[in-house]
Amino acid sequence: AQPPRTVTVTGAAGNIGYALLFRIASGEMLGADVPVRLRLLEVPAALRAAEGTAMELADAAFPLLADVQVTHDPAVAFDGVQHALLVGARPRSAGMERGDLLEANGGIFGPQGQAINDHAAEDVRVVVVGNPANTNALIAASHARDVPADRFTALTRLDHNRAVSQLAAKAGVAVTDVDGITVWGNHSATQFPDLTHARVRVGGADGGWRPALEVVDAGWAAEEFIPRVAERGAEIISVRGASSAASAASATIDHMRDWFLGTGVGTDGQARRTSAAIVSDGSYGVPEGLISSFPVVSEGGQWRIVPGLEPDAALLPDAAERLERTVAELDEEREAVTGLGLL
Ligand code: NAX
Repeated sequence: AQPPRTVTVTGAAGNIGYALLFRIASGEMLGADVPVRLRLLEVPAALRAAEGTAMELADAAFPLLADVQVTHDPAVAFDGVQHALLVGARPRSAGMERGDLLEANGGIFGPQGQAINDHAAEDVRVVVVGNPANTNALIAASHARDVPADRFTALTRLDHNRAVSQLAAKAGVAVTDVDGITVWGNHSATQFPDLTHARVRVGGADGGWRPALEVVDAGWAAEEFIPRVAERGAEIISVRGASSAASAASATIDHMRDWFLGTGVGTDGQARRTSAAIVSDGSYGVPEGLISSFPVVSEGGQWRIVPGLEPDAALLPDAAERLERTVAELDEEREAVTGLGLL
């Protein structure tokens, strides 16, 4: 048997945590042959609830679950961590200014980044889910000077999965018959889910791939698809009466599984692409060092930005502006947290 891998989940007593932990323990994230050791980090007020979740994890008798530990101490939670899922964050409360929100989250993600720096395993991989996710990831990375910056990522896979699902529904095909979508930029309302290089397979497994914007029209993409995906979180809250939890957990599993095990090849034998917010190397005009969502593949345990997929202005007239706008927002957030002394 393989040695257990250490997985830390912060905000473990929250909604996403509850949906995430059982799937990790069942082997869906790291593989059906990899035992896991879970570390649950919570604030003191939620420790008892996290203990309750740990009891349920025990009651599920997962064959792959080697150990569960609940703590409020980041030094304990991140000791030897190989997969850090940073879900717990400070939500925006009524009347809270953006600066206050960034500062409150800086107070969480700075120390957690430092604890990862001091205690994590050498192969640590970090995904930040808690909002504002991209900038929280930037703060954590900046406090982990000894950890390569490319080990810090933020989740835009939920946006990506939402986009896949919306396009498939509109085109009347299965989600497996859609590929090539990119979510660009920030996990926020400015995000740009881009269909200009997407494809749809019409006619099922024997059918042929066609450009998505030949199957659905560009007007739908601009006026319905993009806002629907970008505002899906709010739509879920209004219908469900609570924010996305199981879908967010599922996307987090997808992100970490693909990062660790690779994105592999699609049904057409080509490398399967997805979207993830990773540190920019300057590609696509995104300032170096920002944690921005890109078209990516994962190979050999590393994310790689796929080149040559500039949003196509011939298909969507304001494509370039949409990319610039979401990246400008990330740049402003970086300036704001720099100004607050959080980096
Ligand atoms: P909940 O409020 O249910 O749970 C958050 C948990 O985090 C709470 O139990 C809280 O005690 C804990 N927490 C707070 N500060 C902590 C700290 N310093 N250390 C450890 N734990 C801490 O929120 P939930 O619905 O689970 O959402 C969690 C986060 O995910 C939020 O920030 C939310 O905005 C964000 N989301 C991000 C998404 C993405 O795609 N990137 C989508 C879903 C979600 O909106």
